[in-house]
Amino acid sequence: MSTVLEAMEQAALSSLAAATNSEELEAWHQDYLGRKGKVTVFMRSIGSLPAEERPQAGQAGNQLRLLLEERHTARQTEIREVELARALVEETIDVTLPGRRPWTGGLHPITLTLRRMYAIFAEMGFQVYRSREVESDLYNFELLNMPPEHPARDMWDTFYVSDSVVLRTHTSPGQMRAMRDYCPEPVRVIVPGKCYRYEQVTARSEFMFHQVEGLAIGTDITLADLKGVMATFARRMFGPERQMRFRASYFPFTEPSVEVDMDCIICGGEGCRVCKHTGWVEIAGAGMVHPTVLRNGGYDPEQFSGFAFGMGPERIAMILNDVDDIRYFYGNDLRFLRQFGNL
Ligand code: FA5
Repeated sequence: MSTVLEAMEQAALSSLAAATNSEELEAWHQDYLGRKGKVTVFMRSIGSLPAEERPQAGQAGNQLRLLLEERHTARQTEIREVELARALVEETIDVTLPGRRPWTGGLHPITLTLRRMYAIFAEMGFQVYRSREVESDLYNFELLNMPPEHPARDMWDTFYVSDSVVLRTHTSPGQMRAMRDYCPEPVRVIVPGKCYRYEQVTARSEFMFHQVEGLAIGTDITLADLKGVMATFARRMFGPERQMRFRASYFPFTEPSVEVDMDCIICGGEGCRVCKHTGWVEIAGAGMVHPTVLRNGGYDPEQFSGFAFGMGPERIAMILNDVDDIRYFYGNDLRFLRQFGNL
């Protein structure tokens, strides 16, 4: 018996001395002291020995196990020291290398544009009024003078949630909600938010985009007030040298209706795909609130009048930043987005 253990001890100690790194040391531990290790197997075999031999064999086996554990710990300490010393030499850090800048979040260019718009309209006395993105057909169309089957509904290609619920195609339903909230008081609000249209995505049109609706209701409001507000906005947003024009247009909820264009900064008026080769970029639809709409909002059109407009901040951001394709804004390309704000 003792010869078996002596041989095991010698073999174990010499292979322990040969282990030179943590992996080999771990393998050695498994080999002798692990669950299927040689010493463990020996200890398990004691039960099958004649009864009188068992105490002595058990004692000898235990001694060997303790000895090997002790030597293993000592060797482990040695190897760790060697490995640490090597790592300190080989894995030095060059502290003179330039660091990597951590990425912090930043504001999206459309958020930045919207904030500038809020500030300009706030100075003209407009409050921000929030309205829902998922709207009823009633508010998106019907109360805006577009009964079911009205052909003007085709102006807005619509995502339907159900027969009578839509993703709003414009922020104009916010006009109606504001009127019904404020009536019979005068109103001066802007309604910013996302709109959705089931239409072809192009360099100038997205299926999801923002609008900023404006609405002013009072007793003496005229088209001249609308022109003044639009011109002041354009000067503040784009600078005094930029050109703006009004074009006669049609919307079911305004009469008369206009469209507001800015000269195209991208081509300098020469014509490009953003301005559909006209030299002008449409930034808003607008007009005097239709009497039917005033009445639906609770106001007497004999006594009250008002103007409304719906602007496209993406188009405005394109003009301001010389961006020639609207799709960049929602393409999630950080190389594009980091050019704005503090990304
Ligand atoms: C409207 O949506 C009307 N509700 C605007 C209005 C409000 C008129 C109040 C009268 C009174 P229009 O479909 O033209 O109108 O859109 C208004 C603006 O939203 C456009 O001038 C444009 O700047 C922007 N816009 C419209 N469709 C898109 C689109 N697919 N992608 C990006 N911007 C768009």
